[in-house]
Amino acid sequence: MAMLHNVARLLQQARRVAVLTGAGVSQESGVPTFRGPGGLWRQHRPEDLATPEAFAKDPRLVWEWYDWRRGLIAEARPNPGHLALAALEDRFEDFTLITQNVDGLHRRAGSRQVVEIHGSIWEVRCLDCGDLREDRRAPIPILPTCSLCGGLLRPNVVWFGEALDPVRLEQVREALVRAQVMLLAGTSAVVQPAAAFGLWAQQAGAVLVEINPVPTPLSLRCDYVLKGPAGEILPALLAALPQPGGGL
Ligand code: BV8
Ligand code: ZN
Repeated sequence: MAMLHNVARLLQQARRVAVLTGAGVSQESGVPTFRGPGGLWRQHRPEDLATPEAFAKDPRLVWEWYDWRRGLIAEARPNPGHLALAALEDRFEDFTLITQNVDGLHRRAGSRQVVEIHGSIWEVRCLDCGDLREDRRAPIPILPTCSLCGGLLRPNVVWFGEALDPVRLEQVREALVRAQVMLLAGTSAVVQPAAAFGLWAQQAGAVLVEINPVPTPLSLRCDYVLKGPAGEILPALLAALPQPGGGL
């Protein structure tokens, strides 16, 4: 695919790279995407469950949804797409992986410089005392309570209508304005503000590359569109780069 080699050549010349991933990069690990087939749970849409209102109204239902996802993710393993991104991290002077995913698979694949803008499904926060900790119980007792004060715990993720962490947003902004190449992998480019990150980077001078089996609202704005699964395209991009420390 000539397009892929053009992108590989771009990466070869780049020193500063940013990547935004979405649920599509975890799809090949068996974690259902939000808006694709298998994303629905008991006929509920994520937009209806991942909100403070839904949790206030029926915390048990929302926790059952998260417990179901935590169970799936606990069984999932990083796929070649995650592993390629982890390997790419060491090939650039400056590489920032921004993810909308809360599954933690990038870190399990070995990525270190990861900005989890929507939080982590493996962290819980107490509504009363604010205690924040990792909790990997699968299944998790429903309703889970705080071991310090007995208050109700919530998943430490960003729900619809909630603001993203300003510290992480600043990390994102710094990465986007510096990037010479930005990859958008496995995202439907629907959820804001993440869906705007690619355009921010492009306006600041980055070449924008989309990796997705299907077109998205951003496809026409991208400089390159690599049509296909991230689990194949990312390893192919990695393989097309000169070997690290290799000969001439
Ligand atoms: C905020 C954490 C303001 C929880 C998530 C207009 C109208 C209505 C609402 C809004 C609006 N504009 C903005 C909003 C608000 C809202 C929003 O964007 N709504 C959308 C639905 C329109 N945004 C927010 O509320 C955000 N906050 O704006 O705050 C504010 C400011 C100050 C003070 C107070 C408030 C917060 C958004 C965060 C929501 N939380 N997740 C959880 O996970 O449980 S979002 C959720 O969607 C996930 O994080 C997910 O990652 C994310 C985006 O989805 P994608 O990752 O793109 O996944 P999707 O399934 O959609 O697509 C998968 C893609 O992969 C597809 O394109 C598919 O083709 C592709 N694919 C499939 N297989 C593969 C593949 N690609 C590659 N390889 C494959 N093998
Ligand atoms: Zn507490």
